[in-house]
Amino acid sequence: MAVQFRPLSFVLGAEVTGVDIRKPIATDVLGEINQGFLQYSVLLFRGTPVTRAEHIAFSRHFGEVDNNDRAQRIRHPEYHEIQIITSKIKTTTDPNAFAGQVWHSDQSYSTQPAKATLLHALDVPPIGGDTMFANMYLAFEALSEPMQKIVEGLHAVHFGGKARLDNSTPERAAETARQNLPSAHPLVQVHPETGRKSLFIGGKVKQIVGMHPDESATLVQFLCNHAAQPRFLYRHQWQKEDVLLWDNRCTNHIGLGDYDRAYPRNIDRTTVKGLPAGYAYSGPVHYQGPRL
Ligand SMILES: O=C(O)CCC(=O)C(=O)O
Repeated sequence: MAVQFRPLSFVLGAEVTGVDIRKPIATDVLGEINQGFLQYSVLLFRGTPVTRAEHIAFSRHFGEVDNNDRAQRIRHPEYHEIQIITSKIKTTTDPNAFAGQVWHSDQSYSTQPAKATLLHALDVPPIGGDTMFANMYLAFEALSEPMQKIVEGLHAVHFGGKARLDNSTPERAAETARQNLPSAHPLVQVHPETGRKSLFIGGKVKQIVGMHPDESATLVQFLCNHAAQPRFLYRHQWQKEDVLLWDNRCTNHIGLGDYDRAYPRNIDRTTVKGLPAGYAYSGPVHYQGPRL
């Protein structure tokens, strides 16, 4: 049976049928999946109960899989390539309750932002806990030409990597923060495979290199609001055993915490490494808030 793609929304995402990702995949079939990945940016393999080993093996088709050495607190004890996304440790009064609840592209705060992310839903609440995606190509293309010219010349500073910080003592906190400087990236990225331009902005961007704090804040807020308009979005309503693959190089996503904590939400994640990019930012820092 040939691989087929059924679009999930007008702007982003497709459900893939005609392939069993738990089994070895022929090169031509992989080529078709990759074409779909580049075209739709988010691919859904509905109701696919992959084992952790199969999840990791499928992820490897897209590149080198991160073993989470720098996020040891949230990796699976046996399968180091798996990050555990769980509702278990969170309560609604925990300030981290809704971690992931900010528009972002994975590992944008590093100098090797992720290429792709693959989530496998083990337990999902009956209502809520969706994940939303934004098409950042369209977000860039919808800007006026003068605004495109302005943002093309700018670099944004991304703060984050909370899972990498060890806050066990004030000394460790200072040391790991020093080792995990924010990273700066061009606000406009050229996708290495499609050649299309996209906006690289999100809730982890707190300042624009070289701008005054008020200039930065106004521009960042405008761009974040712009990119989160419904016309650029797909909202994924999870079903148990869904496997979702997305391209971080041209999308943003946000996990929604709007579900009853009486129900577990457990999702396994793998992250495919991207190309080295940007630089560790050691210039003046205006942002003093928490790392997200
Ligand atoms: O839990 C979710 O829906 C999204 C998770 C997320 O933001 C991430 O893995 O980067």
